[in-house]
Amino acid sequence: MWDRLWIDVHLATMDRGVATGLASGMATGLSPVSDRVTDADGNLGIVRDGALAVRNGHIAWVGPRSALKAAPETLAREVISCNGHWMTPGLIDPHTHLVYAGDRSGEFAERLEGVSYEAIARRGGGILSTMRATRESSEDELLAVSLKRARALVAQGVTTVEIKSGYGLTLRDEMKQLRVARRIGASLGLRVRTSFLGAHAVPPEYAGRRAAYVAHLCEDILPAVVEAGLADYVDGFCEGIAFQPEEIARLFETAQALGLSVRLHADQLSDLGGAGLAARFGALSADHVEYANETGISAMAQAGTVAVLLPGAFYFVRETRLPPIDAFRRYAVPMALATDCNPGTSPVLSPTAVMNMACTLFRLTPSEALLGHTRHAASALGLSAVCGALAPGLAADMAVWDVSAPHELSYWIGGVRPVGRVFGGQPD
Ligand code: DI6
Ligand code: FE
Repeated sequence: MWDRLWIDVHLATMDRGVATGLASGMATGLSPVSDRVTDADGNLGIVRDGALAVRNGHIAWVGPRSALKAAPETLAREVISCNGHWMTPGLIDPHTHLVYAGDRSGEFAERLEGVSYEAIARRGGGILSTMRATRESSEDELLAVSLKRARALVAQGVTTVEIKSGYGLTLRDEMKQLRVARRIGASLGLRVRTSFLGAHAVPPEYAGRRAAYVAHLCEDILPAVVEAGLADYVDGFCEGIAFQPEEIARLFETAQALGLSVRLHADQLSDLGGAGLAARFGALSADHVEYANETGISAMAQAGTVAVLLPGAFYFVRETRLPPIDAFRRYAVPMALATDCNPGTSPVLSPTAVMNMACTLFRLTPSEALLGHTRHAASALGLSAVCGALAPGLAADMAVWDVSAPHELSYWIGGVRPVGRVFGGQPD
């Protein structure tokens, strides 16, 4: 007997194995081919007039309703009609900086008058401005303001989110940020994974002493963060205004020695070989990657590193260099999408707006965009065996949408909210 059974629903499973009936009742995991094939509607694993059953928080059965072995009410304790709507996996936002205090809208006005993001950063604004406000806030104050942003994502169908530190830049404040991120997951029906991003900027107390700060990160802060169980990954900002490849390499060697996977803000504003550096360390993802070169993309394909595209930041800083989408397709590098929610370059809390920008600005297809905020986003977090598709054995995280077809989710410029959201088999 299943716990719940959803019917009268069209399914965008993100797994062709389900659509072709290869995997309906058994926990077979995801069909391998669609991980490497970057698009084609076939990759959405569409099942019209489908059914999906849940037991103990996981998907127990998924497939055409006609394949059910008996009447729905005899198969499950609760049967839910979706009135002919569409069901996708819960959306996944694999790259956010949503725990922070303060406000940077003033910088927005300045940049509209021609002051560059880099110039603001070099004069001590930007990240360091948010750092000062975050250091001054208590943990509870930081939780209160950050919960509002997390709730906005939940209201738009997000069931898994990655949250970074990087606005504390001291042991005390980096751990404060990461504890707040963990508390968000405990407070909301939301899977939270955390990234330590101490290598976001050199704090003022280490001005002119970058090597000492990198040593402090590697010898003091990161070990303490790991000891406290507060980080799932280590991230870094590899950029001219941030950290050099060799500094990131030292941090990543430390991360791997401490047993953590790595991810990287790579080649966002210039080509520092960040994509290749990420691949060299077997990073789960290389993020931004507007300036990634072909050597780095080839290395990403070999290493299984996912490209996380952040069109919100591209749009908001008015970047002109498009990420090399055709190269990612050619090398079959999975492309994930994320809001990159942060106060400086991407004040975005709408995954569907990001999907529209990915299509409109980067020319992704609507199918690639939906895969980008579901299956490939799960891959970018190393969670392909946990979530990101509607397949037996995966977490029962779903969103139900009153749309004509999945591509409508990328059509609207944000504002599309699900008519239903399920986390761990439990409807909101
Ligand atoms: N790249 C970005 O776009 C953000 N961080 C990063 O490494 C910017 C964060 C901020 O400006 O507050
Ligand atoms: Fe970011």
